[in-house]
Amino acid sequence: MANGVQGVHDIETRCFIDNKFVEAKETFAIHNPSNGELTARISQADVDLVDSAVDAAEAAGPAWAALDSSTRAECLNRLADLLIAHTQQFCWLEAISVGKVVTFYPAEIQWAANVLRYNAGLAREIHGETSMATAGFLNMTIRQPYGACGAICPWNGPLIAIALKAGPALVTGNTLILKPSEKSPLTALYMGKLIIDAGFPPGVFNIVPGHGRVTGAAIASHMRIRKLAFTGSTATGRIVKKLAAESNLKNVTLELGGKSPLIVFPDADLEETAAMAAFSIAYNSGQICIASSRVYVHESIIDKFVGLYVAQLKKAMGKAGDALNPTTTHAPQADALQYERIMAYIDGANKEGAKLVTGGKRIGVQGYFVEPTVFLNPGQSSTINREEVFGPVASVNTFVSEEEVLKLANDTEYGLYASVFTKDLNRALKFAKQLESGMVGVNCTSPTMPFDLPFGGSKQSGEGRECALQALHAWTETKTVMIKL
Ligand code: TXE
Repeated sequence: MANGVQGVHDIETRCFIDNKFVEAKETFAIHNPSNGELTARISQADVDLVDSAVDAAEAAGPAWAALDSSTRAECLNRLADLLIAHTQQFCWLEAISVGKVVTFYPAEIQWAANVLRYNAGLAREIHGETSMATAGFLNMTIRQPYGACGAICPWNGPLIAIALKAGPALVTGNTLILKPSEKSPLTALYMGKLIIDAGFPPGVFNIVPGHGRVTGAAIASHMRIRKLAFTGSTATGRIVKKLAAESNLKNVTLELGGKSPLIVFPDADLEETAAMAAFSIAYNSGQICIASSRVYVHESIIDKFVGLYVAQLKKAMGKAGDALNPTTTHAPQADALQYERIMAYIDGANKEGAKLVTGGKRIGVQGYFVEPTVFLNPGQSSTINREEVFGPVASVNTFVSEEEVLKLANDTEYGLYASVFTKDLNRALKFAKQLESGMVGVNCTSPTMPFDLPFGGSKQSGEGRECALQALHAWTETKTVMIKL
């Protein structure tokens, strides 16, 4: 088997607390999704280990928060450099745990490093406001860190998710207890060594692997964690928010799932639109919350568009194979559970009578590979048009009028990302304004996302925003100070 990474075979399986690696009592298994073989057994942090991490984070908090923010930024910048320097190691670890293909993953590592550096650059922007409106007073607000915070991460972009949370959390002076997904703990744990090398003091950045119902629940319900950032499914987001509310009412930000509409008008450049729409659902084998999984096409161009879209989708996914093989472009789904979930959705759509245009089957007998799959006009109320599949599966639907498609696009409980393709500026702006979504792409679609502007969803796709200044605000509390003159 060809191996696209060189000379790295270092797996860390222990929790990382107070800059030390610690064994847990229990372990859990992860498997290589390219072939189903056991990859490693990983420590599962229980309530006691999460408590130790909180103790360490609390102890480290005051000194970390008292540093000049540029000193905290230097740690983030050094960590970014170390991520890049260990690219080969990260590629290998992500390939054997969650099936990230080695040819593409360096771009995500670069992305994660950029997010850390961007947040380091915001170190001097942690500002409050002043007011002279009250006679005899000078009043002000200051933005202060929460203290020991929690972060619960997903597996589909493991290092990006960590950077999006750790960057703003740490530069603003918080300390962190971060849980990677049980599907993708290897890169987070390997980062432990780099956290030490980057100069983070003990206790500032702790990593506790484990399943959600054990480790995640211990974080979400912890009485001394005051803020929690979560990325994952809407169903789990609801549980996490409930645990937070029922414990100490900690502040929660949620980045949840999506069922993103992409609208194509006849005046769009159809070839370019089909390529972008296909790449959006092909990227990471459809395992991305902002994937354009519901495509709406004007009836006058439907046949032409479907032909272009299917061809582009097959091209974008390319060759299925071992994620370590440098010629592989089509990644396996992350694990058996995700694979089975996707196949159940395909099965359900077939049973509901949706017209299958292409795909629908497993590829090969080893590993968890799903053919790029397209359904045509399954019906607005069909499950495939309403629920997040998280695989290379899209529906293409026809529409006649602007009013109709706006209604169809907004007819969902999700609201993460929406796209409209048209050359008509008025129509583009009208849709940008009226689409019920945290992010709207005009003549572009996901994975396009500028991290210097807010990222997040409306409706049941989330609460709060990541990226940009809004992330600094999300990771700090406002205090109002009144000064009598
Ligand atoms: O998600 P979960 P899973 C969606 C996507 C996917 C589905 C299931 O549709 O098919 O979710 O994936 C932790 N208390 N997204 O099972 O359960 C868990 O350990 C505290 C969208 O991976 O939401 C992991 O760290 N934590 C998404 C994290 O929550 C708990 C990215 C996400 O897991 C917990 C991933 C609990 N009771 C999946 N239960 C996106 N928005 O990008 C689980 N967790």
